[in-house]
Amino acid sequence: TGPRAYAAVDLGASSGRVMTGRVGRDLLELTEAHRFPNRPVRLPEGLRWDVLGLYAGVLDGLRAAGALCGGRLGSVGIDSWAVDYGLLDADGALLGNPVHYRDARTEGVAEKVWASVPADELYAATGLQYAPFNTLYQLAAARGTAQLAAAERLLLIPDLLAYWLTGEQGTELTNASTTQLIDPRTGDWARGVADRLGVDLGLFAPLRRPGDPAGALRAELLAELGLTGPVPLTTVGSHDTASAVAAVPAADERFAYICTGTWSLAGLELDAPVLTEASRAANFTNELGLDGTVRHLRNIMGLWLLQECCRAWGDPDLGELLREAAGVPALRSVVDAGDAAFLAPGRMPERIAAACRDAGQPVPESRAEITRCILDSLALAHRRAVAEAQALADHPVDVVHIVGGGTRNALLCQLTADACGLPVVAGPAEAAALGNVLVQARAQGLVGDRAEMRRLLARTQPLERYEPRGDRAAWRAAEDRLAGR
Ligand code: ADP
Ligand code: LRH
Repeated sequence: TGPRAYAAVDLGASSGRVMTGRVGRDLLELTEAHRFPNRPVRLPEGLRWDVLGLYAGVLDGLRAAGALCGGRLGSVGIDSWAVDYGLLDADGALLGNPVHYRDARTEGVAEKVWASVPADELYAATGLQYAPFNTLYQLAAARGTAQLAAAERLLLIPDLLAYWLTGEQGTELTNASTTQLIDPRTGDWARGVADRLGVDLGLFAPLRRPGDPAGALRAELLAELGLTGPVPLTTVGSHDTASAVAAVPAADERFAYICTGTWSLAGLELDAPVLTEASRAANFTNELGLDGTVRHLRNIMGLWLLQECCRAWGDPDLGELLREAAGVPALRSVVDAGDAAFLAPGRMPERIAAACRDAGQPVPESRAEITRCILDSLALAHRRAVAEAQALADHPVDVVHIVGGGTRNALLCQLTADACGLPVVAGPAEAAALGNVLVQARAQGLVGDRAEMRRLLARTQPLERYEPRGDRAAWRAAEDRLAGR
């Protein structure tokens, strides 16, 4: 068979994109068909996703993807950020706008959940780190609302878009593992937890796994999008981080990864979850990946910190800001980039300055100083996560792979290499879309197992290598300073 074209819909928290991937024996070529901003909207009732705007962007993107390949798409796959969902009524119509995971409704909810199922039991049953936005806590926050009472079906964001495109409903497993309602050892529902917390698992459509068929584009859409049918949808790792880690171009198992975009997700790919008390205390999660793999990782606030500062500053030129930040002395002040205090939007420069002041460090003042503080803090958090993951999982690594939009930030990549004391291989930037495309191609027999996917990535994608430089003692001292040691 000759090369085939696939469309990957990849929705990040900051932008959505539809990419076309051409895959053949020694070919993996990704082209951006369409990119559109993902701007949450603050309504009187709270922070919401503009999911209709996103769906419109997906349709525009599929039209553009079709135009790039003569209207012939081998299949379509969808991935997005995790944990969030839409509710449908008995007629299958959407009930309201999906709530944004940064909405304040989950404040104080965890303590109520833990009164029914203690945090250690929850970890033992689901392997998920504590994050206020895990779907479980969102559902607890929604309890008693008219909307949840009226709901007959809950679809995670990629499954909701797939439903609108095909008319078929399912619950993709890698994303379902971020609900905190899945047992990572069995890949099935954690029924005991759901029962004890009164969560109705009947809300969820049947589980499906990456590679499973997921219907075909509705006939009316084909004409509207200029596509020759039938166009199947293929289930991919619909959690963007599952797709991104599938596209880490690692040569063997001795690697750590950092998926850098709105978040930094730093950790290891393992065969089995780490459910120890030490792993729970360190707030490491166990999310499901392709083929039964587990991502043992920590969520770090990521470039969100910089995105929010840039928003406050009226969106200055990022390249120029990063060039200025490179000239600011290193490690003058650092903040804890793992701290959930930075989760909510708004007033980010002030909040960062306050955190530095409270820790008795110099307060960064200029935009360049604040940017440098963010990048140093991220590199420091990367260092901690990579070191702790190796110890917790007893899985040593020789290299750190960085994928995602942050690979375009050379300063961040170099600082991460310096902080970790390990070589960093940066790229691909669009890892989630590539993982999405590769799973579709694999379902059609064009590529082999995960190792073969990774070899194809390493042969075809431009990668940048950063060797560790400088004095690691300075990073250790900054780490101690932050820990109050
Ligand atoms: P998400 O998928 O979470 O929306 P991305 O993976 O698209 O995020 O990464 C977005 C981030 O990548 C931006 O916030 C920005 O910090 C960084 N980035 C994107 N383009 C560039 C660039 N040209 N130079 C430096 N950083 C960039
Ligand atoms: C990254 C991501 C991450 C989740 C967060 C909610 O886009 O999917 O893996 O923890 O969004």
